[in-house]
Amino acid sequence: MNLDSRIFVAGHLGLVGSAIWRELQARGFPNLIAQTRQQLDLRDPRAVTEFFLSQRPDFVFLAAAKVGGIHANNTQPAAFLYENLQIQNNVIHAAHQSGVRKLLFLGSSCIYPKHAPQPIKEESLLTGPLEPTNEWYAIAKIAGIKLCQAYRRQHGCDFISAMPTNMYGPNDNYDLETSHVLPALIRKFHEAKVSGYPQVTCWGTGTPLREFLHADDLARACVFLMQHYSDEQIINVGSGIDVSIRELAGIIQCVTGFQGNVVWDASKPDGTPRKLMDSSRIFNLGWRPEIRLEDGIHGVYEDFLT
Ligand code: GFB
Repeated sequence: MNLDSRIFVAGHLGLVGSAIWRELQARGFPNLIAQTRQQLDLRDPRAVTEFFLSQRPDFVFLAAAKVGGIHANNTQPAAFLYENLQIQNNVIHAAHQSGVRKLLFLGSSCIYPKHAPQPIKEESLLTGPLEPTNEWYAIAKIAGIKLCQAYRRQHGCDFISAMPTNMYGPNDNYDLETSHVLPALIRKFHEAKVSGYPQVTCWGTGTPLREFLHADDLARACVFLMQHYSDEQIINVGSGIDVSIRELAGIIQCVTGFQGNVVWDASKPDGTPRKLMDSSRIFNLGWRPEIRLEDGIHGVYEDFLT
């Protein structure tokens, strides 16, 4: 990528896309291209093809996806499978048709088998059954990885795939029905504190382990990979550290200043017991996360308050 490059960030208003957008702006790339959902429905193949043929981006960050937490994934399997297949099929195919020089597809750590050896290496892909609560989303993401690899093999396209761990940061979703755990707990603890509720209810047992990465760290990784990585093999992007959901709740309780009790609703699913990724491949290439979880949560809480 250089300063003349035309760079399309698909999903630039979302958690990950907005972080990539900020990172590219901070680095002074002047020709950034964005489309809101109203301007371009990425599920519409004709509209996507027309957009690519008229705009002719050189580089594409494919951060647009239907995403959600454990409950949304578990209760909307058709939407998570179908809409993600539509978006990624349309964008990847149109990128090939219009001669995009390089595309980065964003997957997810949930593509790995539920009981993959920890920390999870890239080679674990397709070695065992998936976690049932998110297998629909995972199957779509696996199809996206394979589509990038297929266009690479058949057409010589420089399409790469990165697997981020559980993300958090500005522009997250705080809807308790559809959000991920970190924004959900920020909202629950904050609202309990300001309303004087005696307790907060968290889902599951609190024992699952999750690896969290700030979206600004992922954005730096995405730009780094766009500049330095051109391999068919997928590449993990994580912090290398995981915490239990109970520990996470403790940190968020502390940051928000909630004084009451925390109760665990074991009727809600736990999901994967652990999904710590082995990110040594990207670490060895020279990228490292910079934002500690506690610091990141402080920042996100300030963001939430404003
Ligand atoms: O973040 P989360 O929704 O998704 O949940 P996953 C992580 C853990 O936090 C689960 C627990 O064990 C939840 O039961 N949890 C506790 C809560 N309280 C809450 C709460 O109030 N809200 C939520 N949402 N969780 C998703 C996948 O899995 O992660 C996606 O479904 C994707 O496909 C994404 O991969 C990164 O980490 O379990």
